[in-house]
Amino acid sequence: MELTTFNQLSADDAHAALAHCVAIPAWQQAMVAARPYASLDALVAEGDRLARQWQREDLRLALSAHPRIGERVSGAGREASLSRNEQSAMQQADEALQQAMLQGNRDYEARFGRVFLIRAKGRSGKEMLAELERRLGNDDQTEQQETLDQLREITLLRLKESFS
Ligand code: 2AL
Repeated sequence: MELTTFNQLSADDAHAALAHCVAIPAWQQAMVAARPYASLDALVAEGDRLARQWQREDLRLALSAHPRIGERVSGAGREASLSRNEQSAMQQADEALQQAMLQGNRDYEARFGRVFLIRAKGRSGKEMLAELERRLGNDDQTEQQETLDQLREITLLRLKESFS
């Protein structure tokens, strides 16, 4: 999509154009309301600024749209295809790594009560597992902040890609 097109869309269409970035309606709405953007940098800066205000409830909303790392993502929708692409490194993971990730996900969910979230793009399966194991040692507050930071990274990557 071109930025000038996005600036001129109806509010509903502009909202729909950002829906795949993150499942947080308030963020989508605020991004639409801040149009027109003078540049892509300005758009990304606003996305980043708004994402830094997210809290626990935003995380809960957003996680519904993120499959577990290593889980086969089915579905033809745009989010499913984005997740498949972001997590493509896991397709090269051997059986031992896949099993370790499965167990790590279980341990993480038992410890923190939600799905382990990490910006997968640019990371190997091994790196994601190492991060999972490190983060299992976090206290609740630290882990919530790390997860929100990861969610912001995923969202901004998706946002940038929407406009390239
Ligand atoms: C994901 C996902 O779908 N894309 C990404 O970068 N991370 N999921 C996850 N549980 O971390």
